[in-house]
Amino acid sequence: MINIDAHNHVKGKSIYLDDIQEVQGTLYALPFDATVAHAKIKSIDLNAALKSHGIVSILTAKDVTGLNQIGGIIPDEPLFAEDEVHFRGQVIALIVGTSEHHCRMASKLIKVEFEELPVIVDPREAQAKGKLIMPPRQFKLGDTESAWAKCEHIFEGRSDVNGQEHLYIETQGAYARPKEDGSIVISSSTQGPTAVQRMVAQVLGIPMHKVEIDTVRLGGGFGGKEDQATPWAVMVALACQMLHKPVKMSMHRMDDMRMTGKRHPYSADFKIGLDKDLKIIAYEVTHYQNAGAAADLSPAVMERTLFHSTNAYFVPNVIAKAYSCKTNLPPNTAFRGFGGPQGKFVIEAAIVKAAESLGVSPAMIQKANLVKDGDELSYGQILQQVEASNTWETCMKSYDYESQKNRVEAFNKTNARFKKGLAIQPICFGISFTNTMMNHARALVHIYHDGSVVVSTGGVEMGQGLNTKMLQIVVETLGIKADKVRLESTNTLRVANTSPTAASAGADLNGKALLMACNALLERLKAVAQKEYTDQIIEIKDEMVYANETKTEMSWKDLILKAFTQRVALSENAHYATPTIHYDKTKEKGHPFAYHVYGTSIHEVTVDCLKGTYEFDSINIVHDFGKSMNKDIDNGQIEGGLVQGIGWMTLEEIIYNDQGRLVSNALSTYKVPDIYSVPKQINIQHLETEGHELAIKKSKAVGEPPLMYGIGAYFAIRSAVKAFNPNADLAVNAPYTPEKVLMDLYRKS
Ligand code: MTE
Ligand code: LUZ
Ligand code: MOS
Repeated sequence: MINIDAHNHVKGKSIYLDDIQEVQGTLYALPFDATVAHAKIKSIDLNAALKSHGIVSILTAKDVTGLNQIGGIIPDEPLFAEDEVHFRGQVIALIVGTSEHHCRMASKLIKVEFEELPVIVDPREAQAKGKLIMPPRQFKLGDTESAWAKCEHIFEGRSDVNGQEHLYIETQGAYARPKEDGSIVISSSTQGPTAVQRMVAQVLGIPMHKVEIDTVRLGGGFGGKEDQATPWAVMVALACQMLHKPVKMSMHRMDDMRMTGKRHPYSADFKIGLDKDLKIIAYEVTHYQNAGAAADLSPAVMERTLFHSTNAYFVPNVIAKAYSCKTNLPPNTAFRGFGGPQGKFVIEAAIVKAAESLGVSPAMIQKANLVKDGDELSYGQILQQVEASNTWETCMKSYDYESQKNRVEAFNKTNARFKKGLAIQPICFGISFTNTMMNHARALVHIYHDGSVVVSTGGVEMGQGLNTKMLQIVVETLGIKADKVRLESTNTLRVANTSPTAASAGADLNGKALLMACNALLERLKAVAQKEYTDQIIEIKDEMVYANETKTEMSWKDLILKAFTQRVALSENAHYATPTIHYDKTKEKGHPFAYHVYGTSIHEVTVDCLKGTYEFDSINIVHDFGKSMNKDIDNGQIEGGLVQGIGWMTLEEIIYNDQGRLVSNALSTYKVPDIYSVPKQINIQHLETEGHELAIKKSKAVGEPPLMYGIGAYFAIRSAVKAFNPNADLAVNAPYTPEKVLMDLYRKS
């Protein structure tokens, strides 16, 4: 099935937040933010701004009718700053006027007096000063202390990895309209309608049943709208409550980049020990997560960093420790991979350091340590149905890695200016929210008596093709055609208490609930048909009823009308909760993931050693999809995730200065991959596996894992740099921008 949004996207007919028909009297809102990263607010003078043309009102913390608090995991984040600001971009006031332009003019007239305080932007400095979001956590397996004695080789090092701007094409936004009795409906570009509903209710001081959140689709979320779509929706809701008027916000790109958090930068210390056969015997790592000025999702992100600290490798003795460090930056947040990529980067760095010191290829160490069935990870989960070596071996064979390697070596012998680099990147990513209680979902299906069907789930379409997969489930289960089914917007009145569409689990969780709802309806409909065709086995195919495998006269439409006249319920609401998962935080042990996704990629890059620029010649992937429900959509997720991961590892460089000002604040100063920088060739081979019972129709989750293939791009460049400058002692810090590559090419040993 082709993506059901494809035609409307191409024609420009798809509705995003800013395309919603505005109702008469709609006002526009603009957040006014702090221009210093840490300060006491001595005074706020709104007088001149309030008199400015077209301004209706300016809201501050004083106007909050409920709680001025939007922290989700930890209540440490005010909606509007009160006495202090903790990062540049923190919102102090909301300007509401008859146009966005008027609001922007007025924003120049607001005067805030600050008394500046010391600014911390570095996570290690924050940790040293005791500024932590929460106590550190530690995962432990075996006994590293005694294991070091058994190691033939031990290497230590440090590795830093930077953050990443989400750059969803649709910026953050929300649109609130008043209903009766102080109720409000809010269209929100959010991955988590229930999170928005909960915070609107809390800040406005009204029950959740007075707050309706509606989400049609997002122009990309990538985690950036898991938690951070909330403040903007709450702000327009508050203005709507106060003014009894519709209020809308659709953010300017530079405001969005400045005010919202990003992927977390991390700094880490590692120590790795190997035996003479290159088996990793022990690994210790300490992660310093740069959380920014409030918790947001950082505790959960940090947890996933720990879960993925040994990537696709079995290490019998592990200590993985992490600090969530409080700095004066916008609170960092979910981003595709959710801390997992940062955890994996460090063990890859450790392996490469070891390989370079020992004069072996990193691939030898990687391959020797891939996880197998029955291996226990540091958090106690015992792996089953492991496909790590399978994807690795298939990748080597299918793409003939041996001759690729020989070709690259020959190229490097005969070329002085250009050097090629190769790297292999295995991945292993756990599927489920690490917070067990979040792993459930609901779906609602109505069959109208004309035979048409409408479906609502708690899942949000953000370009990942979720709705198409949901439609496939309905069509396949009920035996009807796609044009009979409509996927409705995600709405908190139809599907309540949802988890955000995140953790790559959107299709699994919502799909399983939807499958349950469809199966329940199917059973009832079969019972109706069975009255007609007694004792025969009923099936519905191509909108016709079959009895004992023979086509009958009864169509889907006839059957539905018959069921309706017999007073059979044609609606179903189902709830699914992932079985088998559990986790004990007091022991840091359990079985948090329903299953793991595996894959291996081979990266070939050519570096121009005069300029430091690089081009990816090819990226060859063998990925474990299980039994893919939709190969086009899944391949699209691999390509998109891969390129996004390459961007994170190579071109994209977030720069805050030491005063916490975002220097890379627009697309002119923040470089993302474009058509010229994507790999010349991306090959994706589907590994045919059994899939997993807990994956929807055995089609494994695909949203986040491919981002981690991007890590291989970094190490391919490094291997090319090493071919040019073999003796230099290079750091392992990402991103590897052309400037940094150039410096490494000429770095003295
Ligand atoms: N693909 C597109 N086109 N746009 C997105 O915003 N988000 C990614 C991934 N793929 C995203 C995407 C992230 S961060 C997640 S968690 C998953 O999609 C969420 O969707 P799923 O759970 O349905 O896979
Ligand atoms: N969000 C979350 C996530 O709340 N918990 C998770 O484990 C997670 N994992 C990936 C992406 N978002
Ligand atoms: Mo994705 S980071 O789970 O939204």
